[in-house]
Amino acid sequence: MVLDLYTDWISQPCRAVSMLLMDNNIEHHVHEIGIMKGETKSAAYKQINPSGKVPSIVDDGFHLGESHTIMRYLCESRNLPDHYYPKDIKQRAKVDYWLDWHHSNLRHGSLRLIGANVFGPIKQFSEQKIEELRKEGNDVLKSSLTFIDENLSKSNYIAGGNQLSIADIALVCEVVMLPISGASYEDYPNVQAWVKRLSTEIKSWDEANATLNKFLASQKK
Ligand SMILES: N[C@@H](CCC(=O)N[C@@H](CS)C(=O)NCC(=O)O)C(=O)O
Repeated sequence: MVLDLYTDWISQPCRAVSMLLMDNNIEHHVHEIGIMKGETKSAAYKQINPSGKVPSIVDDGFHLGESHTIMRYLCESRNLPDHYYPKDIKQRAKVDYWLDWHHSNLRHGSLRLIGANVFGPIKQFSEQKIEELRKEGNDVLKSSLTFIDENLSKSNYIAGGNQLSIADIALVCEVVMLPISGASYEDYPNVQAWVKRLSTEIKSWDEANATLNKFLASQKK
């Protein structure tokens, strides 16, 4: 049975899951769920994923949300090449470390800035709320990007080793989204080199990022 993917192409975790699916030729049906249209909160979508978030998958009747969990599940269930999520317990722990770290660091900072600079004006947040979100977002992003940059000075891949893992895919999808909220990674040379490297190694990079890139281009006009 063909796997069903519920996704919004602009979303970081959705693009990460798509890259893993596409790069490994895992057949799947794409169901677009518009976050800005409120479709994640519809009763129909909540039947698919009760948390009302994208991405989610349905694999032969098995419903699963959370991008990191989905990527781990795909690695195991489709027996993907070991470098994505190594069987070696210590190498795997390093990948898990970065996936866990992502939630309360890079993603946390990114979401605060998106809240301030993208949703703030649309949802008419107070000036005070926008300022608080912006300050926290900038502080968390600065320490997160500094930390990633230091680690990438020692290795070409975030979890070490000499090949791409799902931690690289999860994090890089967040990093390339930073300009949406006016942030940048220009001051972090190792991060820049890593993004460039992954943009050629991940075969589906252009396809998975097409909607995001279109949106970023429209913001510049
Ligand atoms: N930790 C989750 C985050 C999922 C998430 O926050 N998805 C956002 C899009 S990036 C979403 O569905 N937002 C819609 C909403 O909250 O209504 C994951 O990695 O999958």
